[in-house]
Amino acid sequence: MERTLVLVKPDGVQRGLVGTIIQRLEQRGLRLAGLKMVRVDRATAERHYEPLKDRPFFPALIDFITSSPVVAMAWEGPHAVEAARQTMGATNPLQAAPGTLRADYALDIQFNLVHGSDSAESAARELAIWFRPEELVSWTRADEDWAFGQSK
Ligand code: DAT
Ligand code: MG
Repeated sequence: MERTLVLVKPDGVQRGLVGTIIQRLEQRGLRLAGLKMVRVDRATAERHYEPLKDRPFFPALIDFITSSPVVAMAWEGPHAVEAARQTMGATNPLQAAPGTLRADYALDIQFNLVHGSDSAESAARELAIWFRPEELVSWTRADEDWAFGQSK
């Protein structure tokens, strides 16, 4: 069982795609374990994207993610990290597979709607930035035996 961080970035919130993004992950069978809307400050954004701090696009990325509210979510399930990223598609929407969120709803590499942790280790680091432990809810989804199957 894994847990991953998903962010609906400012473009996703402004474009009214929060519900669509939640729906895709929910329908995939993942279990929502935390959810909040956040106006992220610069220091928190820089912590979140710390592994990318030497990349040329880092300042623009921090400007973007702090420009308008985001929705932060924790999702759980077998292979949740990989499953969530697959549902999102490749970083550049033009290279994302049709049917993924980024291919279906985005055009620009920066305005690419969503963030998903890229490993279980990244997920643990990032979730600690966005959620206090008591904000993550432990529960059983009624259909999870059927969605998680033998990977449970
Ligand atoms: P991902 O969000 O798919 O994990 P990443 O971690 O490599 O991708 O980069 C984080 C974000 O930074 C990405 O969602 C959009 C932005 N970004 C990545 N590469 C970029 C580039 N070449 N030019 C502009 N923005 C970029
Ligand atoms: Mg990444």
